[in-house]
Amino acid sequence: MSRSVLTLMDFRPTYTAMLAEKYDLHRWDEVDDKQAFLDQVGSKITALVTSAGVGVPDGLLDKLPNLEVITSFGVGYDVFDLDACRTRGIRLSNTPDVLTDDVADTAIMLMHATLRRLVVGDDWARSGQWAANGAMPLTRSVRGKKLGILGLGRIGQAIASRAEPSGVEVGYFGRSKKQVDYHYFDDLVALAQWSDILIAACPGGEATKGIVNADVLSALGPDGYVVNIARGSVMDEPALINALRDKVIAGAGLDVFYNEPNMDPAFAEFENVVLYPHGASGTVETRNAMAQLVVDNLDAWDQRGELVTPVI
Ligand code: 8YV
Repeated sequence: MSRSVLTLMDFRPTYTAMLAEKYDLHRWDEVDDKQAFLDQVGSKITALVTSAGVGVPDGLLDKLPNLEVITSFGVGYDVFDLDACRTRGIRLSNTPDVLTDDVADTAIMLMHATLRRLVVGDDWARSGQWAANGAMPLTRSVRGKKLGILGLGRIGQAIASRAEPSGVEVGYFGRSKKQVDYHYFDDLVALAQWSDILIAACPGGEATKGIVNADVLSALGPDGYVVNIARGSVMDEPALINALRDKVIAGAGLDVFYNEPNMDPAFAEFENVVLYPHGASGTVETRNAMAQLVVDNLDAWDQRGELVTPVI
């Protein structure tokens, strides 16, 4: 008999269909009476598919007493209660590596778009301001700037290697010094002080909550820019909004927000901010690769009791 799997969403139609062929697949998003479903099917479910954005709804684990594994679509696992999983003996997998390039590209894209004011320029051309008022205001060059990276993990390193050819000097802050040639700072305020551009690329979660705070932003200074492709939780958003309003920093490029998708509307007021709706991994190629890795993890668990990319 095939394994009973519950998916919380249709993570990629072709891949969801693949799972439906192999497994006794249940779609949470298609269940109307969730309580009745859990009463009837909950104890049969041994595998759960979810994403880094969706996580696991409160109380669901209690209703899946035979759950063995959670395979998550996404690299970040800050939404999961790892202690609760460990206590219940539940394993968790994520989708690292396959999204590194697109996420790093997005960080670089936001850095350039923010300093070169891409959105303002686009509007300048479209709206007829160019014809009416002449050239758009001058922007800032990336070349020659100091780039501070918060978190030099796989994504942080991919950002650094892409940024260097643009003529920036790279520094970083993280839990430990790495075997790299970039400048290491053991203090985030010191890194911000040194940097012209600060890119947050660290994991979310308690350890990094609000780490980019008012002190960090004021150390970055009135010619400094911040880019966040990490997690909204990493940013002290009220402090960032104040810093943008009071010109404590020069601008920001943001892919992630504290309350997604209900982003703080204050961000939309700022001309010197480039917004992206948590889409760093959102290409067809990368989302397919992430979906394939979800399927591979599930198959590896089903066939060998192993995970390809385990978190725990
Ligand atoms: C995705 C992400 O947007 O991988 C992550 O941790 O935040 C993103 O790649 C998300 O997982 C898809 O829901």
